[in-house]
Amino acid sequence: MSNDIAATPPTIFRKDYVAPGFWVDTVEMGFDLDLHETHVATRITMRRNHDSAEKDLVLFGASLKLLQLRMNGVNLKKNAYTIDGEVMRIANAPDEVTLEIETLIKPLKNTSLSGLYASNGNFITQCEAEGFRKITWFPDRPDVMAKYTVMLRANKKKFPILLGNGNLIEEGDLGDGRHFAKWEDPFKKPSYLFALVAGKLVCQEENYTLKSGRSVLLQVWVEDGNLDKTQHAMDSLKNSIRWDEERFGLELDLDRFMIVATSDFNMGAMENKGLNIFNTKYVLANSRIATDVDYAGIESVVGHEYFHNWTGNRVTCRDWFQLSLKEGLTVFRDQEFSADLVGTTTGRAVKRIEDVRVLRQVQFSEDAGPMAHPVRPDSFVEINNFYTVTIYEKGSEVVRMYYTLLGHEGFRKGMDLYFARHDGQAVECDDFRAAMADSSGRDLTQFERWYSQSGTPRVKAETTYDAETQTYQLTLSQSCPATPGQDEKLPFHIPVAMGLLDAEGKDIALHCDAYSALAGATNLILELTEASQTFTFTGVAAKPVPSLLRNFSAPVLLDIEYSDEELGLLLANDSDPFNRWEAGQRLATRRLVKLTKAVQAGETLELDSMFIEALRATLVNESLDPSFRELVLTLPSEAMIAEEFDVVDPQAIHTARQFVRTALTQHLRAEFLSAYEANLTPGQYTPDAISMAKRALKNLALSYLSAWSDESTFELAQTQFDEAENMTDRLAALSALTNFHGTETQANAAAQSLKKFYKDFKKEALVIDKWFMLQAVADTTDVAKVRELMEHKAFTLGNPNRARSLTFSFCNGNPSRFHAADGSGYALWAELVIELNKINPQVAARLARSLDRWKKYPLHLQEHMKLALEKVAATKKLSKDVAEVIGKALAA
Ligand code: B3K
Ligand code: ZN
Repeated sequence: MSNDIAATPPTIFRKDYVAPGFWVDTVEMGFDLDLHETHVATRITMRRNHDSAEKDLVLFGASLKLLQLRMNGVNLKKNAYTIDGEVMRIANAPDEVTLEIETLIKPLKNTSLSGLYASNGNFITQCEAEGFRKITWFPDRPDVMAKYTVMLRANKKKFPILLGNGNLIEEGDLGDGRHFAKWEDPFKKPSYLFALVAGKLVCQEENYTLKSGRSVLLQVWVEDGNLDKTQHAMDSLKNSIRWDEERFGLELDLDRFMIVATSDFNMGAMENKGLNIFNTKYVLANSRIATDVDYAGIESVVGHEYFHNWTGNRVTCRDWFQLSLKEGLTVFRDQEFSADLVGTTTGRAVKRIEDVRVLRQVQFSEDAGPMAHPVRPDSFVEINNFYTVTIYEKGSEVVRMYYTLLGHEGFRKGMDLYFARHDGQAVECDDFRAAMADSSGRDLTQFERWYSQSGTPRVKAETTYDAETQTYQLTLSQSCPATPGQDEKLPFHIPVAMGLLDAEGKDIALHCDAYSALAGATNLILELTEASQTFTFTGVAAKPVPSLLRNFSAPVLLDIEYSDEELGLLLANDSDPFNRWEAGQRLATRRLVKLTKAVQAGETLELDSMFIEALRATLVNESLDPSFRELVLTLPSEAMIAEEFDVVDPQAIHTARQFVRTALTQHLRAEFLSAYEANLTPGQYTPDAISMAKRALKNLALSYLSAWSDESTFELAQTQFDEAENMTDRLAALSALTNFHGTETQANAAAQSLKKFYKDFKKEALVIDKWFMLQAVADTTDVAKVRELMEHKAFTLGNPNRARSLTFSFCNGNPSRFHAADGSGYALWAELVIELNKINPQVAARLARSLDRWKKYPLHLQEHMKLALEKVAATKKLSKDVAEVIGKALAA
C-alpha cells in the first residue's frame, strides 16, 4: 500500500527562519477585473536587507501566468531567474530594486477560495496565510511590511462597487463602460492583509464618533436583499470600537472601516486592514433567520476581527510559527469583550464555561492526537492546517494565564509596553512574553514552556488534614503525556486559583505558608512550578472541601478524588460559579462512565437519586440565572465522555447518555414543565442576555421533555414550532420534533414540519444550512440518510458552509452513527475528502481530521478506518493540506 502513497510534501521548520533578503517599501497595483481573466500589474520598490543571510531576491507565486517581469526598467530574461515550485529566485539583484510584474489570473476557476476568487458574480479575496502569491509574485511572508496603493478597474454595470484597503482617494469613469477606484492604505502591512472586493453590493453605513472626537465611517456591505440583516453586525462593530478604547486604550486608526459579507468563505472571517471580509454566517441576522447562538457568534467574530486591527495588523507575526501571537491574544480579547458586554458575574461565568467546553472537547482532543502541536509550532507542512484550536483557544488560555498571574492592571501595563515597543513591527511570541515580564518585573522564563511543549498537562491534587494542629496540606503534582516529537516534558508554570469550603459551603479565610502576605484571602492563586509542591494551610478548624482551578485558571486536566457529597456541596455552594458547574459535570461524568460500562456489560441501567436530586435543586433554584441552570443541566457531550475511555464505544456512550436524559425527564418532568412555562419570552424578539438565557433554559427543558415521549410533549414542541416568532424557538422545536421517539403518526408529523421549514426558508442559505445540520446530527440519521440528503437539490460540496452543514456535522457530531460497525461512515468520509480535495483543499483537510483519533477505537473499527485513511492517502493529486493530515494520522 505505502508504495502508492505520494511522496510526503516538505516540512518547514521554525529553526530555519531567515530574515528576508529584501525589504519592500511600496507596492502599487493595478487590477483589470474580469471573472475569467484578471490582469494584475504590480510595481514593488525594494531594498536589500544587509543583515540577512539570504542574498537572492526571493518571490513566491502560485497558479499564476507570468506575463512580464522587469527589474529597474529592464525586462528580465528567462535565465536571469529560476522558478522552483512556488519560489522564484533572482540572483545578483542590485541593492535598490523596482520590480514590475504582470500576471494573469482566473478568478472563476479558483474554487480553493484562497487568492482572488468569484462568489455569486462578485470578486472576493482571501490572502491569509499565503493567498497573495496567487495574485502576483511577491515576497509573500508576514515580516515583509509595505505601503499599498491599489487601482481597481472593472465594468461599471457588473461591478458597481469597488473596495480596497484603507482610504478611497479617487474614483471615476473610464469611458468604455468601465470605471475605477483608487485606494490607499496609509499603514504598512504584510501581504496577507491585502484585500479587494468588487461587485454588486449594498451597504448599511453610519458615521461614528470616536472617544477622541474623530468621526469615522462604518459600513457593512452585503448582497442585495440582505439589508434587513445587518443591524446586529453594525451594533457589534460599534461596541467593539468602544470596548477597545475603554479596556485597552486602543483607537481605530483609519477614517473608514468596512465589513463585507460573502457566502463563499473557508473560515469565519478575515481581518484585512480596513476591509474585513466575513462569512455571511457571522454578519447576517434578524429574528426570522438567526438564533441566539448566531447573534452571539456575530458579536464575537465582529469583535475578534476588529481587535485584530491592533493585535495582528499594527503588530503582526514575524513568521507563521508565531500565529498564536495574534490569534491567541485576539481570542482572549474577544472572549473578554463578550464577557464585559454581559457584565454580570454569572454572565461572565457562563461565557467562561462555554469557552472552556470548546477547549476541552476540541483542543484537549487535538492535543492528545496525531496533530498535537505546541502553541508555537516547530514545524508544519501546510500552514493552513495550523489554524487550530491549539493556536486559537489554547493560545487564548496562555494569554489568560498572564492575566491571572499579573492581574487586571498588570496585564494592561504589559499590553501597553507591547505596543510601545512593537507598533509597526512583525514580532515573535517571545516578544509578547518579554513585554509581560518587563512591565511587571516578574520572571516568566519558565512560562515559555506553554509555547514550546504540546500536550495537556495533568495536575493531581492530594490532601491531608490534621485536626490536632488544624493544618491542611494540599499537594499538587503535574505531568504531561508524550506527544508526537516530544517524549519528555518539563514542568509548566501553572496558576491554580483556589479556595477552601467549610461544611456549610462557605469560603474559609486562607492562611498559606507560601502566601503569607495574602493571609485572610478566600481565593488564592497558587503557582505550581515544580513537578510536585505541597502547600500548607493553617488555622483550618475542620476538614475543608477544596475548590481548585477556579474559573479554570489553567488549561490542564485536574485529577482529584471527591466524594459525591463533596461534589454536591460544591455544586450547591461554591462562590466560584465555574467550579459549581464543574462539580455538576463531575457528578454527571462519573455516572455516564459507569453507565456506559453497564451498557457494554448488558447490565440494567439505573440512575441514583443523589444525582437526580442535585440536578432538581439546581433546576428549581430561581435565584440562579437561567443560563447557568441550563449549563448545569446539560450533560457532558458524547465526545467529552469518550475522552474518559482508553477505548471508545460510541454506541454504548450514546445509549448511556440517552438513558440518563430519559431517566432525568422521568423524575423531573414537572420541574422541566414549570421551567418551560416560567421562561417564555413573549413579545418582540430581542437578543439581550436575559431573554437569551430564558430561551436557552426553556429550550433545554423542551429537549428533555421530548426525551420522555408522550402526546402532550409532542404537542408542546409542535405548537412551539408552529407559533414561534423567532428562529431560536423554531429551530429548537424542530429539533425536538425530529428527535422525538414516538408513534408513526408523530414521526410523520415531524417529517411534515421539516418539509415546511425547508419550504418557508428555501431562499435563506444560512437557514437551509441549519436544516441540513439538524438532520445530520439526529440520532435516526444513518449513513444512508446522509447519502440521500447529499442528493437533495440544495446540497453542494462546492460551498463550504453547505458542505460543513451536512457532512462535517455528521462525521463530527453524530458519533454513534458515523462509527457504524460496518465502516460505512468511514467509506463515506473517504469519498468526501477525496471529492473536496479536488475543489477546496483547506476544507478537505478540515474534514480529513475527523479520523485523527482512530487509534482510540476498538480494533474492528480501526481496521475500517485504516482502510479509509489509506484510500485517501493513495489518491492522485492529493493536496499538501490533506496529505499532511492523513500522513500524520497514519503515522500515529
Ligand atoms: N486570520 C483569519 C484566519 C485566516 C485563515 C487562513 N487559512 C481569521 C481570524 O482568525 O480572525
Ligand atoms: Zn483571528
